[in-house]
Amino acid sequence: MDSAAITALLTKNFALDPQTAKVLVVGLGSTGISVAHYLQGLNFKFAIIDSRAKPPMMEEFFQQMPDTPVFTGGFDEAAFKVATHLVVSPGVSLNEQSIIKAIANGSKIVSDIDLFACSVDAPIVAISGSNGKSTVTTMLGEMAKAAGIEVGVGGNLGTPALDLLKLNAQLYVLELSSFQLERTSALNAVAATVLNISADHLDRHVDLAEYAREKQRIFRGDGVMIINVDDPVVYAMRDKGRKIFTFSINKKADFHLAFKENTEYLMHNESWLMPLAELPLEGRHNAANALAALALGVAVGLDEQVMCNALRKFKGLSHRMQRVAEIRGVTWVNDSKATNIGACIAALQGYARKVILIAGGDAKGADMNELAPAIKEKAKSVVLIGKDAGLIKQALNDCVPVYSAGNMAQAVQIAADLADAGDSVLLSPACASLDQYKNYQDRGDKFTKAVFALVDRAASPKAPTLVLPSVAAI
Ligand code: UMA
Ligand code: ADP
Repeated sequence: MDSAAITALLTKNFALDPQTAKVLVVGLGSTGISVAHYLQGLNFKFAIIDSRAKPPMMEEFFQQMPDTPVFTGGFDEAAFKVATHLVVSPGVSLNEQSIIKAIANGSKIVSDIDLFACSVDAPIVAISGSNGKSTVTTMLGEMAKAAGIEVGVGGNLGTPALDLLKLNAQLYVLELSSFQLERTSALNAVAATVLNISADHLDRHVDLAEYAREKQRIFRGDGVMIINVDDPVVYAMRDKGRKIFTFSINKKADFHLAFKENTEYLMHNESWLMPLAELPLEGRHNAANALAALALGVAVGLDEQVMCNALRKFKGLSHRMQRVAEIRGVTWVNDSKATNIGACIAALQGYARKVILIAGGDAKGADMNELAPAIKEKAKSVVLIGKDAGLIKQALNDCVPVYSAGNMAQAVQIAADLADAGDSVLLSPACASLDQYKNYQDRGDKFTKAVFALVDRAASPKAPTLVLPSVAAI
């Protein structure tokens, strides 16, 4: 789309006119910087504000845009007062006092996703849910690439949506978080899904119902709805007047699983698409992810066999059910991206034999009692780390042996002492990592490093033997 068409649309939808608007970009992170470049390209007047004294990308930004007014170290009321529009980054809550006041004074909220939606003619596929977003977004991106389509893949996955505009793609696949969706009103995705709903981000959302309502905003417009029949909260989101594709790993749906001669297949209605065993990913939840990606792909006209070939080559993303080592018959699995209860439960349910689970971190307001039944069924012992270890221990109520560890190296050593040949040790924390680590990648990397250190120690003649603590007090 050319600049005139984009600004006409922004003016129509948000009264966002380069001649009159004064935009305040809230947040100097990757989203804020992408918004600044976008606004500059359309000749808008804007400033940036960040509550942190020294946002990590500040130096880089000053070099790129030395003339842009930047306010840091708090939310300066004066900057909010003059703003006609606020583009608020997803990491900043709309319940900030300065934002509430600005809205009351007539400032309009526009998200980077709104700006993006007003700037492309190409179809947008939108993917949300509590778990599986990144996996399904990447799967669909790979399917589109395999079909020879120029595709832009990003959003919450990592590359801010507005940074994808330079690709001038034929199709955009966006992963969207509840934070992005709660402030977006102009998106009309050609196909969209909420993969599942389980407790997450309850430190930012009032309750699960509000969190689910924000996710449901992904279905605004008239595109195809991809609905998970197995999740009652998602199922309730379907709009009967719309085109719907359903998927399920438990029962018959438009996209489902079925057996033929003892082989389980991914199905589209009556078509046997491919044997599930050819999908090179651990965990039954990944069958659901593959079905969702196939449904989204069919909605945008991708060839089914091309999509299946892409699935056969899909090796999965790091830190999600990633087998990192097998040492003396013990399999070590890094699922550090399990930052909520739903992901940890899905990981546990994928195992036939009981595992040794390493969990804990920042529970983000979730009720850890919901985790207890799955742990009781699938874990032979649990090693806890992080700030909310006590909440998990309390929820488990001694139903399995629980050990505490001060850091990942210790947790891995305790797990190694507990494990027998044939066991799996699973890092699937059910919590965010930020209380102890830079991010979930850092946590997963520390886990992998500690596991590899076990091999080194075993090779050394002076290898220390760690004495297993009895049930530790947390
Ligand atoms: N922050 C402040 N003050 C500010 C602005 C930000 O303290 O004034 C803090 C936020 O609380 C947050 C951090 O800075 O801790 C980054 O916030 P941001 O909004 O600037 O983040 P971006 O760098 O723009 O990255 C965001 C998404 N981050 C969040 O939603 C927190 C990234 O998702 C996303 O990849 C990126 O936009 C591009 O779309 C990350 C994420 O953790 C991966 N998402 C959450 C999740 O997946 O669970 C929702
Ligand atoms: P998201 O982007 O929504 O966080 P990811 O694909 O990055 O999703 O996976 C995050 C975590 O959720 C990982 O621990 C992964 O094993 C788990 N997971 C992936 N897909 C699902 C699913 N459909 N249901 C439950 N858990 C899932």
